[in-house]
Amino acid sequence: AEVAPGAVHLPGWLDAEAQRELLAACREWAMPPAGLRTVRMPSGALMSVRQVSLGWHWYPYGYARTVTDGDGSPVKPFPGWLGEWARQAVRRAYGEEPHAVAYDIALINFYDDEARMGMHRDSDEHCAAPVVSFSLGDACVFRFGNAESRGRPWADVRLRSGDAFVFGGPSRLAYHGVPRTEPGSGPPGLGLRGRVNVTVRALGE
Ligand code: MD5
Ligand code: FE
Repeated sequence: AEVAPGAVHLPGWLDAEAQRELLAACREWAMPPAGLRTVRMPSGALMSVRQVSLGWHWYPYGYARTVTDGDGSPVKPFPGWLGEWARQAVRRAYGEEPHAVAYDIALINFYDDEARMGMHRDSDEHCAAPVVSFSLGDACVFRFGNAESRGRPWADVRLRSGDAFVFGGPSRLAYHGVPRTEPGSGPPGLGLRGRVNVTVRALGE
């Protein structure tokens, strides 16, 4: 379903087996070195999600090859299969071949019951390749805003385990956030308490 031009929600895109596979990989990626960390914003505030990066390490506001604000280790590699998963979602969302851009970043966010993500734009990448998001575990309210300001208008969309979301074209720089998760709403068979979100991105030149 197209939520706004270029913003396409693919409910139930990952089947139960793919969800288990991606979650198992996320748990491996979360291990040290270059594992889970808590991001500190320039204001000094800590983000409530915990995060791990693959390919390039995200810090506010840029990308590096080492965990500049963590243990200093080299970033774990970005796996080619995850780029293929993202390209498949882009094909389905837009009905056409993705651009030649190679996906080379994944940011993985771990939400506990209290975690939130404030309204922001993802503008640290250097190219317009669509961002692809995969959700695991508890459902959340995803707030999709506009490109002008953090405020209204916005649309609240419920993201559930297995959903993919493609943000491209005019939606690529829209404000968005996660005002809450729905604790306990995830699939019982997955074995995840909380929510995990994987975003696949291209850094570009
Ligand atoms: C999440 N993550 O559920 C969200 C979903 C993040 C982040 O926002 O930055 O890690 S990804 C939503 C997203 C990505 C890129 C563009 C847009 C939304 N958008 O234009 O709305 O943890
Ligand atoms: Fe974002």
